[in-house]
Amino acid sequence: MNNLKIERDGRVVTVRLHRPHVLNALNGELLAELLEVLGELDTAPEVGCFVVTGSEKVFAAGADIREMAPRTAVDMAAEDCFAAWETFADLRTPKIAAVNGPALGGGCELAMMCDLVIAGESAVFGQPEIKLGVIPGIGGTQRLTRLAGRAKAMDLVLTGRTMDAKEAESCGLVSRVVPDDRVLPEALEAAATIAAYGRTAVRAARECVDRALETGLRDGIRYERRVFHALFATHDQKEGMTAFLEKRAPRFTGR
Ligand code: CO8
Repeated sequence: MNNLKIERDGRVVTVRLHRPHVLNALNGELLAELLEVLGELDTAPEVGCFVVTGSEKVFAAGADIREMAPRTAVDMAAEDCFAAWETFADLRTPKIAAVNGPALGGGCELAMMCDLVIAGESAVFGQPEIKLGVIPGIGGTQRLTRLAGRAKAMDLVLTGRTMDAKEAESCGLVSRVVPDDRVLPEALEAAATIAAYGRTAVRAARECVDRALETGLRDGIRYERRVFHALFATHDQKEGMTAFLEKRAPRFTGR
């Protein structure tokens, strides 16, 4: 891996973006590596959560401008540039973004593709692509609007201004703000908690929450109920409820 550092601790896999000379700018090779590693781990029953992080100074300063700059519209369309990021978003294993410093452009979009975002007090979020003569291209206009609302999305996307962690938390982009040195420990703790639950239920929960952004209320509630019913076919449902009644800790197997 040229652009990532991967660590595994129990059921949690941490992916560290590692292109320090360009503030972790996201290039094609990094994306290919990310999909290669996480695509395989996504189906491994012994893995329960991913943590995606950068360095203590920067999460990611966006898509790699040097790589993009010379491209033509035909190049971009021919390779459907950035479409593969949706494969990352669609991984079924929960993903936690642990963000210190700037998460700009593609970096902000990457954080928004994750299921939880844990940010340090110094984290900065924004979609500054307008300053480069383009617009967000990895889901920014869509996810930011759904998460933070139209008013905030228009403000960030049209002015290119950034927002701090507190503002990002108050508008729904960030799950938790913690002191900078607590970002990774807190993300790992949350990841270990999630990874210890029944894998089938965790994946179902994640899918149902995301469904709320894609469908109307009636359909979403019916979808949730059907998924809830289906979970009664799992060993983990029997185990979880029996353990509660027997006043002991459950032993989930993911089955
Ligand atoms: N790409 C490539 N290189 C970068 C990037 C980037 N996104 N960001 C920083 N770098 C490089 C710099 O060029 C510099 O390199 P060098 O040392 O060789 O000059 C090095 O990283 C350090 O950067 P700075 O000197 O600028 O560091 P500062 O601490 O002064 O500033 C900032 C930090 C504020 C983060 C600043 O680097 C910055 O503004 N970066 C660009 C942020 C940005 O505009 N991001 C959006 C990129 S576009 C995008 O993400 C989505 C495009 C969607 C296209 C859709 C197509 C389908």
